[in-house]
Parts: sequence; C-alpha cells; structure tokens
Amino acid sequence: MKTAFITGTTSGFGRAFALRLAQLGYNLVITGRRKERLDELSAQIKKNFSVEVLPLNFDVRDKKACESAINSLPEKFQQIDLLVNNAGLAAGASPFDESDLDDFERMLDTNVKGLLYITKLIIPDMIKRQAGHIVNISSIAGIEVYPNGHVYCASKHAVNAITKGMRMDLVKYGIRVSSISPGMVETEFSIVRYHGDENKAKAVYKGLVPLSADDIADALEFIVTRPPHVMINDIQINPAQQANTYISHRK
Ligand code: NDP
Ligand code: 8X3
Repeated sequence: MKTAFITGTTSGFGRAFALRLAQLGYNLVITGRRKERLDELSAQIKKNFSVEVLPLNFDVRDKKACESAINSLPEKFQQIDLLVNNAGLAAGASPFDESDLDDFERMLDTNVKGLLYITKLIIPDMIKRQAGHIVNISSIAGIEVYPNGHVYCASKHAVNAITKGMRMDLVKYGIRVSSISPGMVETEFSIVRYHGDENKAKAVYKGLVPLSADDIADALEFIVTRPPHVMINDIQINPAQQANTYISHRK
C-alpha cells in the first residue's frame, strides 16, 4: 500500500484530496493547524476506508515543528510515496500600496517557505528509494498576475519556478514532480483572504459556478493514477465561466 503526506487537510482541497486518496487505497498522513478538524477527518476516513491515517497538527511556517513532525513519523508512515504540498492561502486583495506587510509575510512563509521545509524533509527517503511523486498546488495566479494580486501571485509564481526546478533536479532519482493550477474554487480560501468577511468572500463567486474541491481532487486522481512512465507536469483548470484571472462571464 502506498502512503501519501498531504499538507492543509483541515479544509478545501486538502480535505478532498485526503478523502479521494483514501478511496484510492493510500495510507495517509494528514496535516494542518486545526486539530479538531484533523481528528474529525481522521475518524471519518477510518470509518469509511480500510487505510491507516496519521493526523499531525503543526504550522508549516514553523521549521522546527516541520522537522519534529516528519523526523518522528512512526515506522509504518516513514516511506512517503506521494507528497501533496497544498497548505496555502491568500491574505488580502488590496492595491499593493494599501496592503499589509504582515499579510505578505504570511503568504510567502506559508506558500513558499512551508513548501520548501516540507519537501526538503521528505525527499531524502524518496532519493534513497529512487521513487516518489510530489504534487505542488499552484494556481492560475502562478501564471498571470492580476490587480491587487501582487504578493499572492508572486508566491504562486515561486511555486511554479520551484516545481520546474525540482523536476529538473529530481528526474535523475526517478521522482516525478507535478502541479495543479486552478482558477476559482469555492472553499474557505476567500473567507481567509478577506480576513473572515463572508460577504466579500461570497461576492467572489457571484454569477458564476466556481469549481469545487472535488473537481481539484479529480485532477489529483488523474495525476497519481497514470502509469509509472507518465509524468503530468501541470494541470490548469478553471470554471467554464472564467477565461483567465480577470475575465469571467458572470450571469
Ligand atoms: P482553504 O482555506 O479551504 O484550505 C487551506 C488549507 O491550508 C487549510 O487546511 C489550512 O489548515 C492549511 N494551512 C494554511 N496555512 C497553514 C499553515 N501555516 N500551516 C499548516 N497548514 C496551513 O483553501 P483551499 O483549499 O482553497 O487552498 C488550498 C491550496 O490551493 C492553497 O495553496 C491555495 O493557494 C490553492 N489554490 C486555491 C484556489 C481557490 O480558488 N480556492 C485556486 C488555486 C489555488 P489550517 O488553517 O487548519 O492550518
Ligand atoms: C486562487 C485563484 O484567481 O484567486 O489561487 O488567484 S485566484
């Protein structure tokens, strides 16, 4: 049985990935900061699927916490076959000059540095085994910059550069590196982005049918179920009513 390590499973894509990978028969290490949600997801997976689940509660911005979580994995979870770097956020959507430096740091520390901490800790074993698959969750924001997107877009452009660089440097070890680049998906993403303002969050999806976390789990399933000789580099996926980061057809 294969084991997957997923960051950010307390909500949105990460939760949908955990349920989908459990359905595909993966043992799971599920992670995030909100412990009650991790415990609830763990119980749900154990009840419905015959897989092993290890919930690990830590902040990906905390390098020491990442080290102690990964370096103390119980033996049966030590061989990670699939790493899904999903934990991330946008904080704020104001013009650059009106935005908050703390928000910039939260995004860069989570979306970029957190991904680096986790990946560096997980790859030594993949290199030893000359096998493994890393899927980084990027965004349409990694492809195009949009007004008021500045640092969030920068963080996802960084994810894309890191993904391409990792692919070049890890190919010799038989490690596949993929990414998923979605447009608008209704999760808790916009609630977090607007600092808890649910009305502003709802307005993001007004007049269109956004993607769901399950649509993104479909993309992940496609990537991880290809035969070993196939590497999907990136899947770009938008709602049908969204052409790019700033052109949407709203009804
Ligand atoms: P959600 O807000 O629903 O989920 C985000 C997840 O990331 C939560 O489980 C959260 O867990 C976790 N997370 C955030 N910060 C940290 C942290 N410091 N340490 C550990 N875990 C953290 O958003 P989505 O599911 O939509 O987002 C998932 C990924 O998809 C992100 O990288 C996002 O940028 C990307 N994305 C989202 C799109 C969208 O439209 N929704 C489109 C394109 C990409 P907790 O708070 O419990 O720690
Ligand atoms: C989230 C999608 O368009 O808000 O990454 O940047 S978008």
